[in-house]
Amino acid sequence: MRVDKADVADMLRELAELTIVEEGDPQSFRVRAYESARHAVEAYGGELVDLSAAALQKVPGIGKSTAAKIRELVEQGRVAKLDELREKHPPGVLALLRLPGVGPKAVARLRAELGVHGPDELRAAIARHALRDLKGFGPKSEEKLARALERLGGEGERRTPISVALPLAVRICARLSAVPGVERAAYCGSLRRFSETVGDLDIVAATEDGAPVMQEALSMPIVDRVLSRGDTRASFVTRAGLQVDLRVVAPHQIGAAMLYFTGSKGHNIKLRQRAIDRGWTLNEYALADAATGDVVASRSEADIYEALGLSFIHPAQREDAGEIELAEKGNLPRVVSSESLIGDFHVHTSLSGDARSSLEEIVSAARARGYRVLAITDHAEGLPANGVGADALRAQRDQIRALQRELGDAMTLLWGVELNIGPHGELDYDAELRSELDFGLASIHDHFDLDEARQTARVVKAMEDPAVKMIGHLSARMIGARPPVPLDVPAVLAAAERTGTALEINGGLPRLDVSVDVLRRARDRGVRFVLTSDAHKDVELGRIEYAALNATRAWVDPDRIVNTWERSRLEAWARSKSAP
Ligand code: DGT
Ligand code: CA
Ligand code: CA
Ligand code: ZN
Repeated sequence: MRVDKADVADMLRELAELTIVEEGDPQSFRVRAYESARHAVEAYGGELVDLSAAALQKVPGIGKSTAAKIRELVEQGRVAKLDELREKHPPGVLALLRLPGVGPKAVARLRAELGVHGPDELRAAIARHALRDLKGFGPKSEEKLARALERLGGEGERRTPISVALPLAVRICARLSAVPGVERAAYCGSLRRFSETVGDLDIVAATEDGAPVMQEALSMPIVDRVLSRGDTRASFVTRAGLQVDLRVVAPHQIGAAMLYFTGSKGHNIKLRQRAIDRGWTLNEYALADAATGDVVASRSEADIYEALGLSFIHPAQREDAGEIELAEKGNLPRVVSSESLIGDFHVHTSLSGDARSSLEEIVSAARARGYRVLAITDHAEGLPANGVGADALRAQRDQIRALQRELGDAMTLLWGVELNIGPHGELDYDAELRSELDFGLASIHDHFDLDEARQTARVVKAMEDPAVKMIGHLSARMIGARPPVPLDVPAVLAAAERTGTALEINGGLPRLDVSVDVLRRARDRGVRFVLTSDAHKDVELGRIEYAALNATRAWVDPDRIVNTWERSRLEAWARSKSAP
C-alpha cells in the first residue's frame, strides 16, 4: 500500500475526531495537536511522506508523536493508536457526534445509559421516547434529533454530500492517472453533473492494460471493503461509506464510456434513441453502425454529439430537461465560464475568527486569478467568536486603502463586510458605519428555527437596507447536515427585484446556496446574481468555479451574473444599489 499526503491528512482527521470522543473534549491538547498537524500537512508544498521523523518534526505544526504516527502509517500502512481508537469507538459513534447539537459528552451518555452506539439505535431510542428523561436531553432535543436523523436517511438510502464526494473523487482520479499506461482517469455519474448529493462514484480509466490500475485502486488506503472485482470493472466501499464503481476501457473508447457513465439516465435514453433513428447503436464502448458494427465515433464525447447532430452539451446540463432539443437547434443555455469572472464579492481574511489567510495573502491570490475587483467581507461584530468590532473594521479600511495605493489600477479593493441578519432583520453596527462601507452583504447565521413568515420578513427587511447589496447564502443550509430555512421564495425574489438586491450563488461545497432549485425558479425574473467563493483561506478562492457550475446547471444566463460584467459597470453596481 502506497500512502500519500491526503491519506496522512485523513489519518489525522480521524485521530482528532476519535480523540474528541475518547477524551470528551473537542478542545483538548491532543485534539488541537492533531488538528494543527493536519492543517500543516494540507498546507505543505510537496510530498511529505518521504520525510524522516526528524524532518517531519521541523515542519511547523507537527510534533514528535505526530511525526512518529506519520512514519508508522507510511511504513506499515496502519497506525496502532488509530486501530485502538477505532476498536473502542465504532463508526456509528462518529455519526452521532456529527449530529447537530450532539457533543462528546452527550455521545458518552447515550452510550453508557441507553446503549446507543449509532444513528439506527438512536432512532429506535427516540421512537420509545427514551431521551425525554435523559440528562442533557428532553422532548425538544428528541424532536430536533428525529428531524436530523430523517435527513440522514436509513441504511442503504444514504446519499453523500458533494463536499465529501468531490474531493474524494479528485484524489482517486489523481492516483489512478499516475499509474503507468493510464491516459486518463475521470469521475462521471451524478458528481460530474454536479449534483448536490451522490449515490455513488462512477470512475472511468482509459488504458490498454487494466491490471495495474485495478491493483492500484483496490490497494488505496481509503478502501474499506471490496464488493467485486474483475478485469475491467470493480466496486468498493471507502472508509467514508461511499461506494465507487470503477470501469476500465481502452483509450479510444473513453469518450463513449464517459458519455454513458455521466448520464443522466434520461439523457442517455434520448441519445440512444437518436442513434437508433440513424441506424446506429450507442453504448459505453462506441457509437457504431447497427448493421456492420463499424465505429462512427468513440474517442471523445464531442465527436459523438457531433455525429448525432447535436452541439456539445455541458455535463451539468445533461438532466433531460429539454437540453437535447435545444442542442439540436444550436440553442443551448450558455455556459458560465470561470474565465469570464473578474471579481469576487465574499471573501474573509484572518480578521474573521474562522478564516486563515491574511489580507495580503488573499489579495495576492486574487491577483493571481486575474481579478480586477475584490470585496473584502469579514464577519460583522454580531457573529459570536468570529465577528469584527467597529474599531477593528475601521482599522481594516486603512489597511485596505494603503494596499490599494500599492495596487494602483491593477485591481479595485472594496472595503466590505458580511452583516448578520437578526431575527427581525436587524443588522450589525450603526447605520452610519454601514453607509461608509464600499460594499455590504447580509446573511443568516442563526435563528434557523423561525417559521416561514418570519424568515421571509427578516430577509426582506435586510434587503431594504441601503448598505445591503447582496444576500449571502440565502437559505443557510448545509447540504446533508442542516436543512434550508423555510422561505416564501416568490416573495423573496420580488423583494430582491424591488430593492435592487442581488442574490449570492455561494460556491462553498457544503452550502451551494442559493440552490439550483431556487435559481431555476428565478429564471424568469429580473433578479441579479453574484458568484462568490466565500473563501476562508486563499486557496478557497477557486470555489467560485463551483458557483459557476451551479449557475450553468440552472441555465442562468451569464448576463444576469454581475461578476461577468465589464469592470466599470461592476464597480458602480457594488458601490450603489441604484446603479444600472
Ligand atoms: P447517483 O449515483 O444515484 O447519484 O446517480 P447517477 O446518475 O450517478 O447514477 P448511477 O451511478 O446509477 O449510474 C451512472 C450512470 O450510468 C447514469 O447516470 C447513467 C448510466 N446508467 C446507469 N444505468 C443506466 C441504464 O439503465 N440505462 C442507461 N442508458 N444508462 C444508465
Ligand atoms: Ca453514481
Ligand atoms: Ca454507479
Ligand atoms: Zn462568509
